[in-house]
Amino acid sequence: MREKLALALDVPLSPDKLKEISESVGVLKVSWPLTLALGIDRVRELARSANWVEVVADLKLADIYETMEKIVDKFDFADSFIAHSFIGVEGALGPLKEKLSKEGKGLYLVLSMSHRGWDDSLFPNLLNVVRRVDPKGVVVGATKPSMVRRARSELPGKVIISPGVGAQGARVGDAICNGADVEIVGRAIYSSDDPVSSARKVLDELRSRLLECQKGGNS
Ligand code: OMP
Repeated sequence: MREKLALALDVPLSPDKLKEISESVGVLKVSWPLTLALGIDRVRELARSANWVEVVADLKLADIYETMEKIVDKFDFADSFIAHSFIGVEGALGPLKEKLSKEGKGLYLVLSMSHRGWDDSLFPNLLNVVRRVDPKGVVVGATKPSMVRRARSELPGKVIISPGVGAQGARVGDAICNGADVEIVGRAIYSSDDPVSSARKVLDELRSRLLECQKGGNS
């Protein structure tokens, strides 16, 4: 079950704490704020601090291919990367997907963000880009279960990773009960007084919520 939860590590935590957290939360998502705080070598150490199911570099890549390539090469320890889909295919996501595939790495494209200001009228165009690029998966906010359902029905074979659980208001299980594969939790774990026990609680909550929604449908 730990593979269904990702820690959004946007601030540093000690390698010892991360090792304990990884027993409940299997995926590690590292980011620009973490990298700017610690430097790339210490982020690499954190990525190697535990037996993570996957290390996702959330760099929200959004540039021409030649620039994204230089960034991606620095994050040699990452298993997968998040990029924006609005940048398009030729000269950007097409060659990026090709490079990552050759290296055995995954690509997630942002399809629907979790915050209120995101404009979901973009969805059909972004979906078109996703279909052309054929990434490992997409990012869809857990705060909008209807968008998770829409993404799931349009992209049955893609991994859906879903941020917005806890601090942004989505309940644990909201996204997975509506078709997502992984829920991403940041502040609800790393800002709590005891991140290790908070991670355990999130996993327990997910277990019981999944039992509930498997019995009674979504919601
Ligand atoms: P918390 O709100 O602290 O749980 O963290 C959420 C994490 O998911 C942060 O690292 C955000 O940058 C990231 N995120 C969103 O919150 N919303 C999105 O739509 C997309 C992402 C993301 O791509 O991970």
